Amino acid sequence: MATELRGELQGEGLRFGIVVSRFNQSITSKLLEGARSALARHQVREDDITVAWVPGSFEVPLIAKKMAESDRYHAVICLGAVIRGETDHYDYVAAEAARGIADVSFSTGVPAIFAVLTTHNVAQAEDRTGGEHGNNGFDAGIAAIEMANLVRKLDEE
Ligand code: INI
Repeated sequence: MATELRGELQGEGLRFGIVVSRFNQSITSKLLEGARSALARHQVREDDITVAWVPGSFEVPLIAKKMAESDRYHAVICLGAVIRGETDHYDYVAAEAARGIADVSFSTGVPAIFAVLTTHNVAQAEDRTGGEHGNNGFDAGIAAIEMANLVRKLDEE
C-alpha cells in the first residue's frame, strides 16, 4: 500500500521567521497581516514568530537564508511586492528574489515560502492583498505550516 504524506495545518509549537520588504510597504504590510492571521488561526504563538524588515525584495533572500540557517525556525515566510515600473529594474528584482528564495529552501532544507507579488500595477497587488484574489500573505502562512509539518514528518521517518 502506498504511503501518503501530508503536512497538517496544526501550528502549535512551530516557530516561523517572516522576512518582509519595506518597498511598497502599503502592500507588504497587508501581506504581513495576512500571514500573521493564518499563523494565529492555526495555533502558532506570537512568541514563536520573528518578523525582519528589509529595504526591498532584493534583500529578502539573504535574511531568509540567515534565519533558515539559524535552526530556530521551522519555515521562513518571504513577503514582498515588485510592481512593474518604467524600467527593467523590475525584472532583475523579481527574478533575483524568486531565485534567491528558492535557493534558501534547497540549500538549507528549511521551507522558504515565496509570497513576493510580481504585478503590472498597484491595483493587481491590492487584489492579492485582501481584494478579489484573497490575500497571498495568508496563503503563505498556510503553506508555511503545511511545509513545516511535512518536512518534520519526512525527517522523522
Ligand atoms: N523592491 C521591491 O521590493 N519592489 C519593487 O517594485 C522594486 N522596484 O521596482 O524597484 C524594488 N526595488 C528595490 C530593491 O528591492 C532593492 O531594495 C534595491 O535595489 C537595493 O538593493
